[in-house]
Amino acid sequence: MVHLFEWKWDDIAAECERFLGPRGFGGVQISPPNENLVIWSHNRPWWERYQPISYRLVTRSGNEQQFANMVRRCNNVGVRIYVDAIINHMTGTWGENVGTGGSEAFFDRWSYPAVAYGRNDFNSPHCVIQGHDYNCCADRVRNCELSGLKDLNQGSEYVRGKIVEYMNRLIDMGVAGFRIDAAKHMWPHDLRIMYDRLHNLNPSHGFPNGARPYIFQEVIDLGGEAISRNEYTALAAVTEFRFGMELSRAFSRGNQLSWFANWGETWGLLSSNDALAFIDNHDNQRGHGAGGQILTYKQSKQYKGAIAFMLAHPYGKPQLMSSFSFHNTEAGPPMDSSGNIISPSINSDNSCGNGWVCEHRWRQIYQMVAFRNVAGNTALNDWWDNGSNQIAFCRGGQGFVAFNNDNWDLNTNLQTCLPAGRYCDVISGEKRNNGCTGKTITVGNDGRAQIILRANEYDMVLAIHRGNESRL
Ligand code: LAG
Ligand code: CA
Repeated sequence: MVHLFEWKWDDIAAECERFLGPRGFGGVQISPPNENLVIWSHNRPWWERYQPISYRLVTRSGNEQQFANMVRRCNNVGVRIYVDAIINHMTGTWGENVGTGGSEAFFDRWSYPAVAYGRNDFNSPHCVIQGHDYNCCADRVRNCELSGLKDLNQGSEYVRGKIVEYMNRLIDMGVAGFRIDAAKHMWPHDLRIMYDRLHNLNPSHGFPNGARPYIFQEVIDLGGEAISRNEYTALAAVTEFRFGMELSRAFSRGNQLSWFANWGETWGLLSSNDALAFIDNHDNQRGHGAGGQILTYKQSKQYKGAIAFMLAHPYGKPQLMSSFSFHNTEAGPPMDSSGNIISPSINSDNSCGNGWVCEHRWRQIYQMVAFRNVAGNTALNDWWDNGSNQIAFCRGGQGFVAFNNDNWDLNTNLQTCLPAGRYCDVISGEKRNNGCTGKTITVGNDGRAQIILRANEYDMVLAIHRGNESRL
C-alpha cells in the first residue's frame, strides 16, 4: 500500500491505471475525504485536513463524484482504497469557520450543523491533553482534547451512529478499509462497537462475499505509556511505529544491520499479522507525532536502503509514503494562489514534477514492490552478515537481497538460493530487451554468485528475483 498524501482523486484514479495496477501495488491510503476547515491564516497547511467540519465528501482532493469515480477505477485494476478516517474529533477553535464544502462550524456553541453535532456529542467536562497525561492517565488521553480539537464522545449512541453511517457510506462506495486516525484517543470498546456495525465490503467492486474491511489503527506506542498498542490488536491491525524507528536508526548507522538477523517479534514488535509496517508517515517525516530520527526522501540513499529492507523482509504489511517536497513543516501540497492543489506531472523516467516527490515512483522502490510480490509468503532463509553492516538473505527460492551500509566494499561469494542463470539487479537498473540496464548477477549451479556493493555506490542495495532473468 502507498499513502498518496494530499493527492487529488482524479490523479489517484489515473495513477492506479497507469502505474499502481500494472506495477503490482495492492492499495492506496488516501488523505481524509471528508469536509475540513479551510485555514488560510496558515496558508492552507496540510494539517487542515485533520480538522473535520462534516462528513460530506468534498475536499481539496475532489468531490463525491470524483471520489466514487476514483474508487471504481482503482478497484477495476485491483488497487484498493483505504480511507484515513478522522473520527476522534472535529475541528477546534480557530479564527476561520468555513469548510472545504462551504459548511460552517460554531466553535463557541460546539456546533457542527452539517453533521449535525452539538454540545452533548462531545466529552465533558472540557479538558485538553497535557504531555504528562500520556504517562499516567489513559482516561484523559481518551476523553480530553488532542491539541484543542473538539473531542467527540464515542460512548454516545448518536455519535457512533453518525460515524458508522459515514464509514458505511464509504464501504458501499467500494473502499476496502480504513486508517483510524488517533485510535489511541478513543476507547477500544467504543471502537469495537463501531467496527462490528460496518458493512461487508461491496461485492460489486470485486470483493468476495462476506469480506470485512481492513482496518489499521494509528496507535503511537514506543513503550512506557499509559496506553498500549496491545489494547487494540484484538480489534484490528495497528501501526507499528517502532518498525520505522529501528530501521531508520540502523540505516543511519546508529545500529548495526547484522543485528537484524532476528528482526520481528523478538525485537518487541507487534506480531507480524497485526502490524502495519512503514518507515516514515505524514507526521513523523516532518517531526510531528512520534519518533526521533526518521529517515525520509531527504536522506535518499539511507532511505532507499530502509525501504528495500522493509519490502524484502516478510514482516508486517508494508506501507510506502509518497510525499510532496517541503522545507517548512506546515506547508501544504503544491497549490495555486486560489488554494487549488496542483497535480503531479510525470517525467519520462517515471519520476514526478511540480513539487511532488513520488517516492513510490523511484525505481529502487517500485521494483522492490515487485520483489515482494514474487517473494510472496516465503520465509526468510540463508541470512548472511559480516558482523557489521553488510547483510544478505534469501526469500525461499524466489529472491535474494544484499545491503552494504559499511564504509568499505562488499565483494563476496554468497548463496542466492536462486536457480542458475543471469539476473538483472532491480536496484541499479531494470531488465530491458532481454538485457539489464544495471548490474547483471550470474548465479552458478550451486546457487552462489559474486556480490559486489562498493561503499561509494549510488545505492547500498542489490536485489535479484525470479522472473527477472536476463537472456543475454
Ligand atoms: C493524527 N493522528 O492521531 C494525525 O496523524 C495528525 O496529523 C493530526 O495532527 C492529529 N492526529 C489530529 O488528527 C495534525 C497536526 C497538528 C494539527 C492537527 C489538526 O500534526 O499540528 O493541529 O493536525 O489540524 C493544529 C495546530 C495546533 C492547534 C490545532 C487545533 O498545529 O496548534 O491546536 O490545529 O486547531
Ligand atoms: Ca477522544
